[in-house]
Amino acid sequence: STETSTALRVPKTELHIHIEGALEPELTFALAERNGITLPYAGVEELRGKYEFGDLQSFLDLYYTGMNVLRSAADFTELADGYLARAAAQGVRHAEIFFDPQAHTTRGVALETVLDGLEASLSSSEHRFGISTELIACFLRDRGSEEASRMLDELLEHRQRIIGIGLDSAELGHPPGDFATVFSRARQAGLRLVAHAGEEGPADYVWQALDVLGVERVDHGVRALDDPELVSRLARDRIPLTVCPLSNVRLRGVANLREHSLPRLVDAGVLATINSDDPSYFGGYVGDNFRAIERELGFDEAALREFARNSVEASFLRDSRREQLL
Ligand code: ES4
Ligand code: ZN
Repeated sequence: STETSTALRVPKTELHIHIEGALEPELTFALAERNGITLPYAGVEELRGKYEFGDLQSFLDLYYTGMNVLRSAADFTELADGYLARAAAQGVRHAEIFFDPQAHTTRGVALETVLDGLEASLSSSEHRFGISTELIACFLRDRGSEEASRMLDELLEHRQRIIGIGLDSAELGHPPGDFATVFSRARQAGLRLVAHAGEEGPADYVWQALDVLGVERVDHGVRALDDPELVSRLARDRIPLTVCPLSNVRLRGVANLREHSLPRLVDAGVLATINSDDPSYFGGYVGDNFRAIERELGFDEAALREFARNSVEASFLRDSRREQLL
């Protein structure tokens, strides 16, 4: 239908995509074969059949297991190339891409291997796919602040290869405030700051992300709706939320898309952006998320274009490229 093509055609900027979450089952099997790894699934369809989640942790278990097939720089290059091809087909023009360095270094894959592999793809993304890209390194909050601090030391040896840092993985019991020192050091190094908060965790974690860490964007942030004062703060200071509608449904943050808080956030004047999170696991890329909110929440073409414009505003783009996308 024409509705479908609008959602896919609108030029988009994506600000919340974990590259390891773009690992499609076909590539998982190809890389397992190449690397001599035996998977506990008969095939692609059986693996895809496991993509049924009760909460964030049940997803993370599969996510961290899946990425075990990523070993060489070439594996990371193929992963990123696959993402770029699918994103380009859905109208993406700029992407600020998360990766989880500790999820690789802790299983013996060097940070340099990860960065070399991703960069071999992303350094020519604009030329090959029309998508400008940046990398954001996320700390795994459930591994604690000391390990994060050591990871930051290592990342700072590659300071010029990333634009910023984030905070992800299991949220409950791991408040942003625990990472105050790490984020302060990153800020002093000129890195941009974002953090997942208010995905499963409470509105208080969003306050901590803002007031203790000083983040410039909040990833997810949907639980902010529980706290009217927080919603006012987000709206007043135009602090962007990177909302991931299909992710929230798949991880049971909300019963179905029709109950998603996105319309209430928009009505309250919050700068909301639409993103895919882990597109291979959650039923689609960013265009599929646009299409889903169009169909289920009734956002029209003008509203979809406004979400896309919000993402350009919320991005860390240099002004020359920003103007091209507005
Ligand atoms: C994630 Cl959906 C989500 N939440 C928190 N951490 C993550 N890492 C990858 N996907
Ligand atoms: Zn995420």
